[in-house]
Amino acid sequence: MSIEDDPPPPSKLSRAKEEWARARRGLSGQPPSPARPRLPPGQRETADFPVLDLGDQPNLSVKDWSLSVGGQVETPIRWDWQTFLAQPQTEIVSDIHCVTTWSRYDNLWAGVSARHLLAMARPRPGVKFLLLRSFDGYTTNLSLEDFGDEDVLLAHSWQGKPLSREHGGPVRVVVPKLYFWKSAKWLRHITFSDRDTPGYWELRGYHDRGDPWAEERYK
Ligand SMILES: Nc1nc2c(c(=O)[nH]1)N[C@H]1C(S)=C(S)[C@@H](COP(=O)(O)O)O[C@H]1N2
Ligand SMILES: [Mo]
Repeated sequence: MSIEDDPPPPSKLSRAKEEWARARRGLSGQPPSPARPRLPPGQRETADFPVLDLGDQPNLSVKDWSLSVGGQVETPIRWDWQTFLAQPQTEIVSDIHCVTTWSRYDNLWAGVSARHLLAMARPRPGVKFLLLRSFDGYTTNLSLEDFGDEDVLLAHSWQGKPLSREHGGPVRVVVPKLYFWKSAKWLRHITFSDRDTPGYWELRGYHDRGDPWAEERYK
């Protein structure tokens, strides 16, 4: 047996790399825990669930509600309430960070994952953005990458109960990693596109992306 068959004793670098592998360093979405504090800069935690919107809260029964998905997709979608509930259901616990500086921890949401919707609609090559459109006329834009995050949900329930009208029932979007204005209530339509279209607040001085940890509040 030749000595070359044995691996060399670990160098400082290879020990470091083993450590990085154990910590899964570099894997998207899972930074080592101290890298990202739970409370983003400038936020304070609250136990309340404030209501913020344009002031017109649509009164939709589930019979009136449907979601359409169009633009640059292979398979346009229209889901009425029954069809929406027949999709695979996901539960997610996530934190809310509102640009007005309140954060609310540990919200249990239930609904259909954005990833499932993407798998069904299949955005065409070149699509990089989408616009959410709501029953009150509200709009907000997202990158395809942010919408496709594993924790993004089209939610119909909060804390185990149907989502109330004031919080966006029957169905709202929840994008936990961005400020809450990106989480459209009373969701009506999603348009996929190769171009970015600013929404209601983005046209009024809010940041295009809205990452709370980077304090992307305003332009
Ligand atoms: N359809 C619709 N969605 C909306 C809004 C709105 O006015 N209309 N306001 C946004 C803003 S600015 C915030 S902070 C959150 C507030 O959600 P909440 O009322 O459930 O706390 O909803 C977002 N989604
Ligand atoms: Mo907001």
